[in-house]
Amino acid sequence: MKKTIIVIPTYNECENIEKMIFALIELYPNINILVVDDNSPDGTGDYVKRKSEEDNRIHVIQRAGKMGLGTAYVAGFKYILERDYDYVIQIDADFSHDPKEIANLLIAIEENDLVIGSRYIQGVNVVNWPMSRLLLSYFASIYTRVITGMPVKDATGGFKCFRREVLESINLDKIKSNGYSFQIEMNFKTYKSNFRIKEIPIVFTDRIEGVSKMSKQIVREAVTMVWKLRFRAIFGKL
Ligand SMILES: Nc1nc2c(ncn2[C@@H]2O[C@H](COP(=O)(O)OP(=O)(O)OP(=O)(O)O)[C@@H](O)[C@H]2O)c(=O)[nH]1
Ligand SMILES: [Mg+2]
Repeated sequence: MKKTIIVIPTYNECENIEKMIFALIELYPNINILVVDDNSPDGTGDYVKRKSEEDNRIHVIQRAGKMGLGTAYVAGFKYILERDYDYVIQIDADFSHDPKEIANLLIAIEENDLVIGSRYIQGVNVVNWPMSRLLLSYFASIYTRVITGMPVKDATGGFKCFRREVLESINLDKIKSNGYSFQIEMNFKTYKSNFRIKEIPIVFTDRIEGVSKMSKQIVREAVTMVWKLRFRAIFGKL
């Protein structure tokens, strides 16, 4: 059994994190969980800290303040690479990603190095998102594909499974992105290193509990980052 860990970045997810941890432990009792919390004012981090003292499958990194999803994942990956995990799963805390679909990521990773849970490989599999968000996300992937040449239908999706070798091959200190472009940057570096990338269909459902951390700044960052990645690749500075 390959040693697997699920990483969940959290900021103010107290309504979701208890249910998410419970669902994951029920579905995958042999898998570990790492929550990276940015000192959420709603007590998300403290709750997970208590859980981690009761159950050694649960780990938590409590950061001083809100520093963005990208750096949260980088902190999580560094923690994981100091330990002997083989597979690393990314999932959001707000049930937009269905924990049951982790089983499909784990089947597909057997033959691949990065498996992406994709909303856009069989039509559009997004539920309850306002049209504006859907169009923004859908065209963000087309924009990324056209500019970078990376053949990924869902370039900004956050539901993935990496083999540790991929994360070991990426200089995590050079990761510049923080929002959606973090997902694009990790995919692009994996693609440029000729690792095997596979997209499998998932259904993404808009969050029910809690508040979105989406912002205009996150979109702006992604728009410029895509060009930076393209030119860094051209000049061998990725
Ligand atoms: N640690 C940490 N986690 C974050 C930060 N921003 C977002 N997250 C978490 O990253 C995951 C994705 O963020 P969301 O706000 O759901 O982003 P989104 O899915 O694009 O937006 P919604 O569709 O509105 O939910 C969630 O689990 C958030 O709690 C941050 O600054 N720090
Ligand atoms: Mg969300």
